[in-house]
Amino acid sequence: MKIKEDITVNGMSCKHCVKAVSEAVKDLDGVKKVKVDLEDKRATVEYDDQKVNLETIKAAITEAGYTAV
Ligand SMILES: [Cu+2]
Repeated sequence: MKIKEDITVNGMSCKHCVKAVSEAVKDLDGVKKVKVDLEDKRATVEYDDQKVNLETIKAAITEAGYTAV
């Protein structure tokens, strides 16, 4: 099933951070779409829950150096 989820991401300060988060999430198998908003500290992710889950997505954000809430 396709899921759309908003994840709060702390620690982003510029457009490079936005890019880093976007790419970390986009690289995951099963992620369809990711939109990162710097002002709102939010990543909106569309993914297939058969292939990837929220924990994995959050872990990828953490690995990129940011805090996923
Ligand atoms: Cu930055």
